[in-house]
Amino acid sequence: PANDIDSLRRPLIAGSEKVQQQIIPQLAELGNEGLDVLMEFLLKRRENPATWIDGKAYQVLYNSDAPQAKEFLRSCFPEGIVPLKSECGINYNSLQQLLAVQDFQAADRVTIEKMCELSGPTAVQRKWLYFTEVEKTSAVDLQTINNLWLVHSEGKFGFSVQREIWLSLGKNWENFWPKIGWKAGNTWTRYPNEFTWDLSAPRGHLPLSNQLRGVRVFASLLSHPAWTQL
Ligand code: UYC
Repeated sequence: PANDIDSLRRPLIAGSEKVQQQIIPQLAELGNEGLDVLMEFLLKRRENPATWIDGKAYQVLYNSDAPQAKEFLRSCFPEGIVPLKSECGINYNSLQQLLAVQDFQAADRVTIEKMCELSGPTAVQRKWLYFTEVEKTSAVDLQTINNLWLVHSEGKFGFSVQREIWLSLGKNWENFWPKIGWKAGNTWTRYPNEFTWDLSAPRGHLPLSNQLRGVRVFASLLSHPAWTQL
């Protein structure tokens, strides 16, 4: 395995994202020595904002039973790979943990709850948002939620991904819904079982935003200043 390790270590550090994406699961198969390389990799990249490649490496360590991996994460990344910045005193730990184990369905529910928490106790009780509340939502907190989704989904999921697709379609909702797998023909995708709760979903499929009360809340979210301040 020493040979395998050496031939993977270099391209992991210097390779393209595509190469890195292929190497991370190979290292995960190589036991403790593979984990050591992933730890070294994450430490080297620590000064830079986390990308989905960091997310992949983090997930291998997070989902490993090896004591050295647990100890490393406890001392170097105690709150996870994405910094959990909040202006509103909200804790995004549970969201990071669900995303790190790729439980996208539970993470989606927690996202809806956190969005309500961000708007205050009346929204928490109501369990859904007014567009006027979304407009006032903290950009820092929205960016944190979005980064969590991006980093833990190979860059596939998140509000900013949805926004990019929506803009590329000239904000045309009828073209947007089928593109992100929320509608097929005239039929809405049914919650929860018809949605795709893994990375085989189309780009922008998650997180969900219920359209039962109209499109205005989602339009506010995708137009939020958080996405142009990035
Ligand atoms: N649901 O169909 N949705 C719910 C979506 C619609 C409906 C929750 C998304 C269309 C009802 C989430 C789509 C529609 C409930 C989503 C979708 C509809 C419900 C749980 C594709 C009927 C029960 C969180 C656009 C034609 C709750 C929550 C209620 C729930 C998401 C029906 C996350 C993305 C127009 C009856 N749907 N939803 O908000 O309020 O309750 O009665 O979007």
